[in-house]
Amino acid sequence: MKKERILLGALAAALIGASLPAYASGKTEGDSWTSLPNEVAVNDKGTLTVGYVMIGSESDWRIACNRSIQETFTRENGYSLLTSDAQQKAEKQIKAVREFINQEVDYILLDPLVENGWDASLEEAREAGIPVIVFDREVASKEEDDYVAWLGSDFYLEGQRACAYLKEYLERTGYEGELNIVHIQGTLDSSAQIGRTRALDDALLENKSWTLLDRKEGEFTTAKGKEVMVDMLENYGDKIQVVYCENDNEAYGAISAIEEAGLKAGTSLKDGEILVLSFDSTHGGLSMTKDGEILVNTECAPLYGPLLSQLIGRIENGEEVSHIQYVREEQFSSLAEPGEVTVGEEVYPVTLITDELLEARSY
Ligand code: GZL
Repeated sequence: MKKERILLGALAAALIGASLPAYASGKTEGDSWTSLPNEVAVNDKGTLTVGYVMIGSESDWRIACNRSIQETFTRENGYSLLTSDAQQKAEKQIKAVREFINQEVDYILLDPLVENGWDASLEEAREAGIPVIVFDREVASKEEDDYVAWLGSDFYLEGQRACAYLKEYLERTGYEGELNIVHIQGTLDSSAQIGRTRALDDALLENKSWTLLDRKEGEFTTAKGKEVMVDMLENYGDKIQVVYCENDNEAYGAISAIEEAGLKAGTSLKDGEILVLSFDSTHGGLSMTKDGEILVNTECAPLYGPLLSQLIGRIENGEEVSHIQYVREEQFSSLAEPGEVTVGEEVYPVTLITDELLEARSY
């Protein structure tokens, strides 16, 4: 998709007070909601050096996110991008923050593998006068001055929407019996895992006929997702009715294991098909959703590059930026109904995934 380019100055005027109606879901005052733009803010005031503390390349989602940043922070757009790949190791991320401080970068972009352990290195960056923008996942302390801004997904809301869809599906298909669920978690202590797991735990408490047979970490990867699902199928076989995967790559692995066990992932519980719920809505995940192998796919937006460049533009211009900014996300299914789900007081649409829609998506 062509990325439009706008100069930082013009952008600042456009973005001040870009207020959007906030979703409810209990967000605190001052949080704002936005959609991820594709306009890149070009820096025309001398090259800015940006240090990107990457998690790795564990999933399709991560590859799309990394690419978005690499395509945004180019020399042509007025940036010099330094990246460090932590290969899913938290200690390598902390080391990278310190290396970028020593290199005296102008900005640090941090996607934290896990929420804890960031206080010291963030304080060192602050003392060095280097603004840190945290995005996607969260760091545990939301101290106002630990970092200049956080933008990312509401992972708990993503999980609530997925569980609300499952509940709606059961009601509409008239299913009232016991429901046996297995859960493949993402990287433990990552905010994506924390939020999506918390939503399932709430749903298990609320729906007394839902039973959690097993829960294991799938590390957000296809290989681990398959390994875990093979183990679960050996222990529970066709007792399993629902698989709650915390991202598409785990779903790919789980569905491969289901098929190799002679079972079927689908959308018809009453016909003995296993319902797979997934997150990310990457191209591969939506393709399997369109084919009915994934019942519902709850989007997690990865294309942060342009919005991060816009945030830097506002900071460079001395503008205020929201300290906490959530990105709006969609939900997809191959079923026409349910066409919406309710979480709290809010109604969220469910989009019917089609060939045209899949073709039009940029990742
Ligand atoms: C969520 C992101 C997660 C994705 C996974 O924002 O951090 O990490 O859901 C990715 O695909 O590996």
